[in-house]
Parts: sequence; structure tokens; C-alpha cells
Amino acid sequence: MKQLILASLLALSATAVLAQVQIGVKDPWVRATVQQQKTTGAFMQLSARQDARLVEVRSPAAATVEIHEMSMANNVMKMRSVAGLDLPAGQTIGLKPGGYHIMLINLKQQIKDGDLVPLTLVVEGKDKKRQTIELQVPARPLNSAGAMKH
Ligand SMILES: [Cu+2]
Repeated sequence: MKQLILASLLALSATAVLAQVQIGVKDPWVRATVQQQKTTGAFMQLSARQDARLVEVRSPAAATVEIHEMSMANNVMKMRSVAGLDLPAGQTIGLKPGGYHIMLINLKQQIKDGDLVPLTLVVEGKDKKRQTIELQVPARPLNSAGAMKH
């Protein structure tokens, strides 16, 4: 229970900080892993007040972080890395299992339910100026709604 409260407080404070940079982040979470698992996904809702683009994501928890897109091709779910994700003004872009997501590759350690995973989003505005958004993203269990296989 304590962890739950902490997680929601952190989510609130993340939103407050983000108001200054015109990017909203809602309900971020990382899928917890089992031992030996080397990859996992991070998910959230992003909204921008002006046109912007998510160009990079970093995390000390993984050797490599990529922005991935999932799509169906011949009834097979395929995943590929994309250079960036457009955030059109006024729209909410959902990063969710089965769609766009942030992929954490070569995890340095197991991510357990309730852990907070630091993520840095790098967002580029139309003027090509970049800003970083620091998040502490709570891990949710493997079997939480919408968990996906990789
Ligand atoms: Cu992926």
C-alpha cells in the first residue's frame, strides 16, 4: 500500500514538473521482469501543447533504450525500432503494449514490482530545441493488464 501511494505521488509530481516544458506524461509504468530477462517495455501517455517529437529515451537501468513500434504483418506481431515519435499539439499519444513503447534492452538487473526506474525523455520542439524530462517510473507486475511478450 505504501508503495502504491508513493508511486501515485511521484506520478503527480512528474506531471507538475512537466507543465513547465509543455509536455504531459500520464500513467507511466514499466513492466516488471523475471530473473534473467534482458528486456522489458515502458509505457505512458504523452501529450504536447505544441508540436514536438520524442527523439531519444535514456535509462541507467538498461544498456540500450529504443523507441519501438509494434504492428501486425501477415497476422504476426512485429516490432521495430523507430528514430522518433511525433507528438502533435493537443493530442494524447499512448505508448502501450501492442503499439508504440519504449524498449529497455540489456537490463542491468531484474526490475521488480514496485521498483522505480529512472527514465529520461528527450523531446525536440519544432525549433529543434531539445529538452529533457526526468521520470521515476514505477514497475508493475508481469501479469498486469496489457502485459506483452517480447
Ligand atoms: Cu519492443
